[in-house]
Amino acid sequence: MRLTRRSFLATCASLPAVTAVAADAGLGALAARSGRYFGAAVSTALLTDGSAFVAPLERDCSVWVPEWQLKWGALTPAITAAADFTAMDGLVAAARTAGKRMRGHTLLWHEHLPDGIEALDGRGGWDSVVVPHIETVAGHYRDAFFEWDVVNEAIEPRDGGADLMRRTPFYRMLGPDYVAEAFRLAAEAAPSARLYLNEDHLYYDDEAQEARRVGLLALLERLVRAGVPVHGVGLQCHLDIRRRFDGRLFNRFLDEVTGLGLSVAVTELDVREHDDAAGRSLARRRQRAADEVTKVLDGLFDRSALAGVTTWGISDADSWLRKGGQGGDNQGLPYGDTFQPTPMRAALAALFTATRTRHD
Ligand code: 9MR
Repeated sequence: MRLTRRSFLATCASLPAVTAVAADAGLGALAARSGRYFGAAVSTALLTDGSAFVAPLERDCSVWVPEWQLKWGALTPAITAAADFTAMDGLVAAARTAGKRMRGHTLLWHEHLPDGIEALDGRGGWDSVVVPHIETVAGHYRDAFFEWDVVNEAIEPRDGGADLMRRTPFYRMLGPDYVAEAFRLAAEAAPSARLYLNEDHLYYDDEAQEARRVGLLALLERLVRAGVPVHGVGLQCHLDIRRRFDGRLFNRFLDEVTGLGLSVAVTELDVREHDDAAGRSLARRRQRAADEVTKVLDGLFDRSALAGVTTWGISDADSWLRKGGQGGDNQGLPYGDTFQPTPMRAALAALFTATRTRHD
């Protein structure tokens, strides 16, 4: 029998997906079939010539997102300094050369901030430092990012406020309205970007995560009702194998989010399994991480509101879950430490392939 491209792909499709990595067109191409994207967090170091990260980032990703180089404190070490865009501009140029789109992450987050921000207060602090930051950064990258995480991690019920919002420096300056103001400023400076509120700890069946879902929905309702230009919710999806998942609960939450007319994106997907790994083979651990992804994300893939998925890194070799305080040798990304595709990659390929709806 003559081997055509079609018969070759048909043969591959009948093999376990993990063995078909060389033959498939990549996760980004699979995602594009349902109008979605797949991507991963990157940093300049991963993209240097000869880096083992380059091949999977090229092959699988239609989108890159800077893991840290766009954070306020990375651009501007102190509020008295001007932003230095050199490194981030390099990343944007590399993405353009490679034909990748970029998500912008992130304009306002309570971590990785410039020195001196803690001393600022009130409307004066907001107007003199935060407004110029948003206008300068979103304006500098006006057309570079198709999606922007405008505000990151605004919800924190443990901070004790009745509105369940995190008491960040921005909250201290402006109260809860800082979120709406940030979105309005971002919309003016980057009018073609889809603007996201990005959050974590929203998927599992426990009181703490339920409080976050309640807090986030209340904030979203207020923003939408006030006509604030918020277009989507980023579900970070730092999954954790030890937690309890209830699909009905998660789906109800997703119904409420999408009922507000918002898109959703999976923005920082990875799986934490280290404490639960003892005594299990590497193969088993990787399979459990893949199963966690399928379990939590399956219902999401049925929704036309799902814009795309980005993982937080492409290979375990550079995962933040391997760094300071996160513990151990988590197996939680589409490629393992020696850049072999993991069952998680196969799980994502299967989800994109089986997707039942098209995102318009
Ligand atoms: O993974 C990121 C790490 O490399 C950076 O040092 C850190 C500070 O900029 O941010 C990490 O990414 C975080 C993301 O921006 C927001 N959600 C939680 C992520 C892990 O901490």
